[in-house]
Amino acid sequence: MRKIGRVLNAGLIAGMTALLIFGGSDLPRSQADPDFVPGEVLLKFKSSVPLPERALALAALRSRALARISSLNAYVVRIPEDATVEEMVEAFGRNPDIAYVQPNYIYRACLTPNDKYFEDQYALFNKGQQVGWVPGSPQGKPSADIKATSAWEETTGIAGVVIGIVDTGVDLNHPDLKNKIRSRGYDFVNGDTDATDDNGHGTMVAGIAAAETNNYEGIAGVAWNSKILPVKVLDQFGSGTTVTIVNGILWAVDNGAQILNLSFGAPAKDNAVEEALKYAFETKGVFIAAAAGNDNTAVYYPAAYDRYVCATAATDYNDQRTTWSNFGPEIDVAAPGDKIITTYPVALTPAGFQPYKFQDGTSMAGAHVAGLAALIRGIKPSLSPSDIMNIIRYSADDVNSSIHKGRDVFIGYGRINMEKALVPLKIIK
Ligand SMILES: [Ca+2]
Ligand SMILES: [Ca+2]
Ligand SMILES: [Ca+2]
Ligand SMILES: [Ca+2]
Repeated sequence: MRKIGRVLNAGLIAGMTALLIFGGSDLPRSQADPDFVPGEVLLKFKSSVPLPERALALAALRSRALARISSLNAYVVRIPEDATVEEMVEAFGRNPDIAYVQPNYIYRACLTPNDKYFEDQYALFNKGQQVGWVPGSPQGKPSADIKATSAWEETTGIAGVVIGIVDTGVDLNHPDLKNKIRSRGYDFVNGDTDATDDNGHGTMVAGIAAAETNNYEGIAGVAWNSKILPVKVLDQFGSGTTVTIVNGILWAVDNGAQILNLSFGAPAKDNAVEEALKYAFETKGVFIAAAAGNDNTAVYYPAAYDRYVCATAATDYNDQRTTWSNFGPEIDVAAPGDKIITTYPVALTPAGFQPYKFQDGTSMAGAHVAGLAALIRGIKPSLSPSDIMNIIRYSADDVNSSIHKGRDVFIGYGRINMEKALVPLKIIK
């Protein structure tokens, strides 16, 4: 442990004896991410203190002025390398000539996008707003969200990361998606090169993960800048076969998808699908998010393929697991999946309505995870899919710790936290 006393013994000024009282006490070093600039404090002398005495007071604590904020008569002060900001704030604070001393705090802007319905996206930023437009809709619990606004300060993603939406297709001309579509994709249901959505499900999932953001339109996506690769493997009723799904997965990863979103499931194992996922994960290095299922039963496949897939359960606007979210040891994390506003196909929207919709489901939960994975991938392209999975797991908030401490079968490691997942990646280059 470092002792401030040794630091202070360098002082030669009689007037500084008050500071020596502090000598000898051990203080913890600052831990974790700093909330202030390390190696600096900000301090202000009383106006009666002459300039030479100010210099001596700084020198006595082996510190020096880096800059002066003249209208405040305050100084930015470099402190000794072997002392912490906390130690030096306390030490300077004992000098009666100093009006105040404090850390040079770090303020982190929160990036709030201008999208029309962002206010309705409790999943991204929950301030206790009403969830849903129907009169009597419930209000959320503040902070029961995935910390999107603070995370976006770190990154909003890059266009080079492509999310494969292997689903019912995507509305390629949707006002909040059309600029995000990498190509018209492929339609394995109808055997054509136009993955237009005739169901709605894929469009809803795509918007959550990567709707165009900060465009004054619709919603914000988790990954503002990532691209969407639409792959239609489910028909207009939301059903697909082993063959359409396997073809879709293989086509997506062979055509640039680095993240896959699989928001479909069935109770039975499927060798062919598992093999396609193995190819995506091991050969192509693709991160795969999947929905656990909405039947309050065992985790469906493909989410249950533990080795390859990040199985996602659904929480609500109070950070509670939804009653219908599937559960089991395969669950990795949870994300909001209850009353999620998202994009909906224009062609399926009744006249007079906007092409957006509130939707429930672990599909909606999984899409948040896919978006987060795309952001992680954008910052650190070299990470393997299992690295990304571990980052998402270990940064999650254990929001049910009062009843199920630690990882559990309902929400896995917890509700994802974008800020906790992304901030360390930016610091560790
Ligand atoms: Ca088609
Ligand atoms: Ca938007
Ligand atoms: Ca798992
Ligand atoms: Ca837990």
